[in-house]
Amino acid sequence: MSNQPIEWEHDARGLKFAIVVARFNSVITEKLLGAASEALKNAGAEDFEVFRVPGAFELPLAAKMLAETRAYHAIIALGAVIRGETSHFDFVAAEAARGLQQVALDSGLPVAFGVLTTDTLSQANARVNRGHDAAMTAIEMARFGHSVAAAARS
Ligand code: INI
Repeated sequence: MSNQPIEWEHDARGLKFAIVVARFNSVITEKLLGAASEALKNAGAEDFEVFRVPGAFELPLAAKMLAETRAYHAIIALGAVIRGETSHFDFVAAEAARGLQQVALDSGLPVAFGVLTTDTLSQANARVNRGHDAAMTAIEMARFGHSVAAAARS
């Protein structure tokens, strides 16, 4: 952990996370994973486990399976969809976004959207810090869930 004070909404102590990462465009997704892992460690996360799937299209089903375990406080989904010559990009990007939001809403578990959608590899490379942002979002939404539960009890 760094010596920086942690804001309460980004304090991950006592929280468990699952990171699901697509292997497609792994030159990018492994960097997203590095940034997300670093952010969780710096925030003091108790634990996180990493799972891999073939591509971004598979992220929603994997997130659903992980959500159903109820073993995690939040899920972080990481992928890189890079526009090629075909329309495949649009289907993969749209289904990843729609599916991950559906898992979050259906399960009530935060699912952070760390999927880059870019025209080129170099644009994706410039945005790999999105992995950090997705981890911070997952922490904040896990904390939000705790706050709601505490408010409901009081
Ligand atoms: N998967 C990605 O994660 N990124 C892409 O850019 C991509 N493109 O462009 O094709 C991609 N395709 C594979 C897809 O996610 C599935 O794994 C595949 O269609 C099998 O279901």
